[in-house]
Amino acid sequence: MIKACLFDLDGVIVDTAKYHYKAWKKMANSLGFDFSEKENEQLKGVSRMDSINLILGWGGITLSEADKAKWASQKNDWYLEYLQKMDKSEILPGALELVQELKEKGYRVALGSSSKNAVLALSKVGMLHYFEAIIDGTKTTRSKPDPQVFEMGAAALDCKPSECIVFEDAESGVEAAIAGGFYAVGMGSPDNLGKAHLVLSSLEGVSIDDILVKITIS
Ligand code: B16
Ligand code: MG
Repeated sequence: MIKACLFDLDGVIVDTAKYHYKAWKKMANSLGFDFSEKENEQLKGVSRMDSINLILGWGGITLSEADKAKWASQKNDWYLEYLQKMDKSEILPGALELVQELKEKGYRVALGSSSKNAVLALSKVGMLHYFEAIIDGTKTTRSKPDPQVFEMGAAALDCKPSECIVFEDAESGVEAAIAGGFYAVGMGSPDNLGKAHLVLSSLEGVSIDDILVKITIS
């Protein structure tokens, strides 16, 4: 029986993926190269330092660990400039309604994000209070596709993975959920999220009962 839902943040609850992309692009451009939206797809769900390593690889650039840390911090400053301006309008369609429905129906709800800015982003859009547990990049030691973030979320809610549904927009996040024995709902395209139990293009108008029927559990 499903008792809990674990939500990724960027790309599931809020539309911050575009800001991560803009900030990383600014860094790449400052270093004299660019990268595509297709390449950016590979950064979703990936931690800040793993992301910078991938991006520098695409640009054929080698930096010292100290310089990498400096650029990662600069990228975060740019990202925070976007984040500070966010409000409720950047909650993705249907996300707030689904979380509210879950709470009303007695499901447990937690966050499972790679971001170290998750609490700030949730506060900016007024959704922090819905989450009983926040597992984010400040608490994990291993990046998605490692299931650690969701395992910690399930443990915090005192649930087994088989009692939880994970909502994820990143291929690495869907892989993490499947590897951990969770039900996975992919948010986006079946082209890269096909391993999920169900793929949805949006949460708009979606209720938990629809999801339970579609993943054939109850
Ligand atoms: P930060 P999620 C992830 O969040 C993003 O998808 C990814 O693009 C970002 O690099 C990562 O968080 C780390 O974010 O630099 O804010 O710590 O999708 O797992 O909620
Ligand atoms: Mg995400």
